[in-house]
Amino acid sequence: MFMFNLILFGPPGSGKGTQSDKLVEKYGLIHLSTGNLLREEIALKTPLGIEAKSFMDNGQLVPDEVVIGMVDSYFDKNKGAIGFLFDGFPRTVAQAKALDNLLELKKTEIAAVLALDVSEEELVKRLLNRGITSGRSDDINEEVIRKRFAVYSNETKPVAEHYKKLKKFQSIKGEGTVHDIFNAICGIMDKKLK
Ligand code: B4P
Repeated sequence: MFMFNLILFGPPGSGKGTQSDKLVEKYGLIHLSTGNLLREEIALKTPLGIEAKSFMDNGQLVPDEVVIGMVDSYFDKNKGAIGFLFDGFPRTVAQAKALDNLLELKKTEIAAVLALDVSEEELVKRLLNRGITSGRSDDINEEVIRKRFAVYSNETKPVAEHYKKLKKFQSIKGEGTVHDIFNAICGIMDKKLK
């Protein structure tokens, strides 16, 4: 069966979650947000959630084996999917390689990686703002937010290189209205789906 798999890439607060909700509604892809899955585990106080919380509250990444195991079981729960939208995953090269292997087993691959480009000052503003409205514990403290950017530079940016080598990587402007950014993403998606 033909599947279309998209990775939405970008630093914390770049709008991955915001755009994913709209893309999933329009294209019928299955939304796989590792951040959301981890927050569900935390809310349910599962052993995985309790372990993940300490990393997330410190602005660190949750260990690869925990995240990869979680993605693997999410795949199993969504066997008939026409495609996945990966939001916030992969965040390390090890996760990217694990994802490539999982998709190969399903006889499919990543169609495109779209990266949202946003300046650091705008990101800090958005995240502190979200901290006020959502109470998310990793968005309240500016020090934790800056730490997440450092982790992004060191551990997540190399994922971009991985997909650049495979000629699947494309950047788009992530500043402007949610609507305009969504239209820009849809323009690229529609070309790829033709
Ligand atoms: P995530 O849940 O993935 O969240 P995020 O990177 O902080 O935010 P996102 O980019 O989705 O921003 P959003 O659209 O919400 O990660 C949280 C933590 O989980 C990580 O730090 C890590 O510890 C852990 N984790 C998750 N996945 C992992 C993995 N694979 N491996 C290891 N650890 C993992 O937008 C942010 C704000 O901006 C919102 O308030 C939104 O309303 C606003 N906004 C969006 N678009 C806007 C626009 N165009 N203009 C103005 N504001 C906008």
